Amino acid sequence: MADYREMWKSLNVDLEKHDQLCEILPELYSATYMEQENRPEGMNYFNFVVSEVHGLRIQELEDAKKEGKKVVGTFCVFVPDEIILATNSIGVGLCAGSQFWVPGGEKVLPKNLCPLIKAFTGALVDRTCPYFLACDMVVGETTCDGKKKAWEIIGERKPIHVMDLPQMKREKDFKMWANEIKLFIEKMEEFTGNKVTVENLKKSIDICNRKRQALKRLYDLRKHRPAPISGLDSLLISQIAFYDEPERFIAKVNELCDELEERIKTLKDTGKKRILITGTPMALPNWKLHYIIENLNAEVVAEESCTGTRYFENLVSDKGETLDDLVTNLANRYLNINCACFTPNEGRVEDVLRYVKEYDVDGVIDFGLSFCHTYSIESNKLQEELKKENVPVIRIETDYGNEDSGQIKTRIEAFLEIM
Ligand code: BJ8
Repeated sequence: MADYREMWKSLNVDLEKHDQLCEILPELYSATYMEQENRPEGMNYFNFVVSEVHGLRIQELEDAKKEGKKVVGTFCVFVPDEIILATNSIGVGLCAGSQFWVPGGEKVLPKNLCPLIKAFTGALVDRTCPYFLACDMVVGETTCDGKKKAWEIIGERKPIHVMDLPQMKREKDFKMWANEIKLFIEKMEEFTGNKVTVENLKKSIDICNRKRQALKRLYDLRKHRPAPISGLDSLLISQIAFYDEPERFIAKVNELCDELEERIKTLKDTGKKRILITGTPMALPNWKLHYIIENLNAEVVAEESCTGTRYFENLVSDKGETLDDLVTNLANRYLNINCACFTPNEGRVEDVLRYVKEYDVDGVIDFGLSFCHTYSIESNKLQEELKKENVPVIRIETDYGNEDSGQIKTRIEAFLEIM
């Protein structure tokens, strides 16, 4: 990686702490990713992206800011990227997936809180994430209680706009969400000085839809037995989707899919068990569960999560001649995401049962980050429904530490044996 210290310094990064992170990440990446056998050539681009994760992409963001663009950080797949793009701004996902950031978060948050929230807060408090520091504004949302209250702490350090997400899916909630999207448009217009028009919104809907289609194409290829790409590699692509330049990302995912289509023609079944993971998101660089599973006789073939199908399922319709029409289309697509923050949330169980069939799954792992109450409460119902259909299922609740890795491995080994 080139020398980016001057850039990090200008962003007010704590260079000493950040150096520690720069030592951990390459080691972790090489141990997790580079030892996989027979990876597709197309993964070279994504290796490069990771090697430059705090370098080149940050440089691109800084260059764009010099040209007058704004950088906007988000934490949830309910925040419509289309609006950010339509105001000539750049969106970056800020969810954080490493234990490295957790102690920083615990300086201002209780210990018994979801590690994802502690990690993204810690990344800002300790000034070790150049993405967070490069953002001109961040957008929070009223999903779980932990995030809702964390915005108050984040807001002391960064300009923030919070979107009020309904927690039910009645007709009035769709209207409310459309209204909330309009408020977000107003906020972005005021912040950037750029108007959202039917024309630029249709363009950004098109970009986001093509990104969704590229990811869907990748996931469809994983339906093949055996999958032509590891779950680890697919997860990495889903994670990179949150911050890479969209057009380049779409092109690279499609190139990779061309290669995978060829690969499928010669692949022979190796007898590996096919696992669907459902649950809370796995933010970069949280590769723990996939790594454990894929070092056993199993492959992860899909993730029903926000770093998976919830990110790309369903397109936004571009039909309509007015902004109101397009906002309604956005509200309809986004409010149909099935997050456990909603009550009831039957759609998620339906999705999981459908994916079990579509991806030819042998067993489901219900993954929950520690202290995530909404997903944890939903687990019993989900497991019951899967058992009714004779689908083996196991619940794994964990955080970003490695202390329980051995125990998780033993449980998954036993789980694979009963399939
Ligand atoms: S749409 S899953 S990205 S809210 S894991 S912080 S819910 S305590 S990340 Fe999420 Fe949006 Fe839902 Fe997806 Fe809270 Fe649970 Fe932590 Fe979570």
